Amino acid sequence: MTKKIRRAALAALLLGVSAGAVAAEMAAPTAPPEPPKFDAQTEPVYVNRSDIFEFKALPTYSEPAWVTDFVTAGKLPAVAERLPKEPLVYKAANMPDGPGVYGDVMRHVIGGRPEGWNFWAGQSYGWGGIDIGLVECLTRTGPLFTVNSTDLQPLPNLAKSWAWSEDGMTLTIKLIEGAKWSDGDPFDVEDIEFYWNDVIMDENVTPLMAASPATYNNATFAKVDDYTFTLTFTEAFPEQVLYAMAYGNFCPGPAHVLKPKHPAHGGESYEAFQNAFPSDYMNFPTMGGWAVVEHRPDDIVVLRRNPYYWKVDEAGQQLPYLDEMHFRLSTWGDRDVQAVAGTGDFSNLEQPENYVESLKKAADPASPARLAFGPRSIGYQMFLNQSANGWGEPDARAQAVRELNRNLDFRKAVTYAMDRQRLGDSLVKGPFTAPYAGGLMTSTSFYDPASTVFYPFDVASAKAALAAAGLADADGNGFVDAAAGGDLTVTLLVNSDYATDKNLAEGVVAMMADAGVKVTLNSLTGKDYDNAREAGSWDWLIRRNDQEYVSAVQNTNMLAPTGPKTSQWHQAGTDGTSDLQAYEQQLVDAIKAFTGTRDPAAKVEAMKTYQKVFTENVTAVGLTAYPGALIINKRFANIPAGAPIFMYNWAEDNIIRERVFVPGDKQLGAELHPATLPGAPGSAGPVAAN
Ligand code: BQZ
Repeated sequence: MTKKIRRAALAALLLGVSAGAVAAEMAAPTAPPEPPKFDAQTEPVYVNRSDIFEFKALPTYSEPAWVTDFVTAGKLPAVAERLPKEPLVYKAANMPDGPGVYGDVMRHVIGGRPEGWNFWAGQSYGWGGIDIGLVECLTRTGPLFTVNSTDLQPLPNLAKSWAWSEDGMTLTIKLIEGAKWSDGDPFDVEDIEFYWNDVIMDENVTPLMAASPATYNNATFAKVDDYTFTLTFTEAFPEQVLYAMAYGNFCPGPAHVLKPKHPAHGGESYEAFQNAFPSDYMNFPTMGGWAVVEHRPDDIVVLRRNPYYWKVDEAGQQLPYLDEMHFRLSTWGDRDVQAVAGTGDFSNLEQPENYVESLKKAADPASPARLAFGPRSIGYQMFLNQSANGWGEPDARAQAVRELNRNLDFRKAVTYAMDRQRLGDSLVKGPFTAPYAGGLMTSTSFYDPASTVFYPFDVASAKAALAAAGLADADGNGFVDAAAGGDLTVTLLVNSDYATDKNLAEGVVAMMADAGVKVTLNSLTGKDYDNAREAGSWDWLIRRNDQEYVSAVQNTNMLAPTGPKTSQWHQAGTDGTSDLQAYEQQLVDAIKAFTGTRDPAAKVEAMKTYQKVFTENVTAVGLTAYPGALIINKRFANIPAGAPIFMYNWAEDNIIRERVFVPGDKQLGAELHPATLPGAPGSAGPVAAN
């Protein structure tokens, strides 16, 4: 008998598992159980990208009358001078309720808090749509949920157009010409150069969504002229990079205020650069529809319309229609409560604990809010840290856990111990939740049940797998022992900002105890959780999926350790290298095959391989998946039908807030700073025309 089997047999005996069970089959994996039928309440109206908007000059432009007062007072150039040569023109036929009228406010409620405005040095704005409204990117993917699958490519945005060279090795990108930052400074290739050279290529700077050279296939940047640049690649037609130019990644900042603070251009230090624009700094220049004019800590962030916004409707009205945006600084759970009560205007209903109450309140005809469920696109996975060469600087205990996390039998033990139906029912009963195997979600067109390996709930198999991993319970206290003595103890990092995350974590702790593994919770608030997650200082981690598992085409490089800081479960150690296991290399190869081909059939095959390798090897332990619902106040017009709360991006991007409006007779009159504009960068508060 080999040493490994001998050790496993002994472990089995000490675990109270018959030696035969170890040798015998653990429960055979199956296809994932059929998810309960749950039809999205509303379906999108599918169009082609060219039906949504175009870039063109219009004969005349207009603005809210109160903004003209600023022009009359000599405080602002005329609207035609504030707009680019060819603004982005939203087509009326694609507007659900047609061109809108000016005025009113959208009152968001969020659970995050703004740290400062240096998104490019990793500062969070507090999520919940603040950053999505302030940071515009070269391309846009949020609205793609309405785009025909035959035309599925990222939408132009700050990048007006792009073209591939004959050999597919060079992408030439043309920026919108003549657009300006909210302080009037020109937007041009200088902003791109700074983003590329001093954010992406500078290893001392990590933007909020951790975009790195690997995000862009390690391309080479070159300026062509003030509005044109190229990216040159080592492999032909890496079309995926166009998705990597959407929100979160290629979203250039205002070089004219960032550059002087950057150490490469005379700035004091990287730390000073990161903290150069604290959250009390007002009117940080934006390309977004609104700029920050007030921040009352733990109370509210207020934005006012950006008079240089570069988008209009077909009548030439400069957007946005809404003059003001609120972000009440509360909790994510309170966002749902306020949206159905009508004291807030918007929520992504994503915590099932609130479903029944929210549905009940929204069902009342007198309810101020509409509630519409979309596809099952919210999913939770538990990641096991599989870096064994220093990521997160593990101590001896943590290192021993990582070695176990790299043992397939140990990972199988964890997945066998999960009663996913019970986990889902603990959140909400009914047809919402479905057991989730991990990896690609059913919400993506690349999902293939036949390529998805599902290990069914079975405690005996979990125990047998622990024994096969060489773990035993010598002192008979019900928990397997650590090699260094005492009980093996695993820490589980969880985001305490969400009831759902905490409830799932408590379910995991209980189920692992039944299988014989001691798990202790490390429950941190959002920003501390995100910092710990990114630093790798955790054994196991529960996380709600980001776009890559939901759409597969957004942030695709993050589906595997394709670069040193891309995957959720395995990043480079202190020496910059990643000690990938054989199956992880197969995942990397599958993702590179996907992003390296333009052939749709080859893409499908690559994702089938990815899903098979991911789930067969229990890369992460899938927990539960369920649909979210968009809750939005009934007074708003131009809300697209079937808008998912999360697909290529969050609903704050998907509903295209810059063309949402409130008919005059329904406006609340709740603006806190009516008839004012953002002042000079850094100045306090909004300014009136006179
Ligand atoms: C949506 C989203 C808009 C981040 C955040 C938050 C961070 C994560 C994630 C979601 C919040 C809302 O999600 O929960 O409904 O409004 O902001 O950005 O969870 O902690 O780091 O990935 O998007």
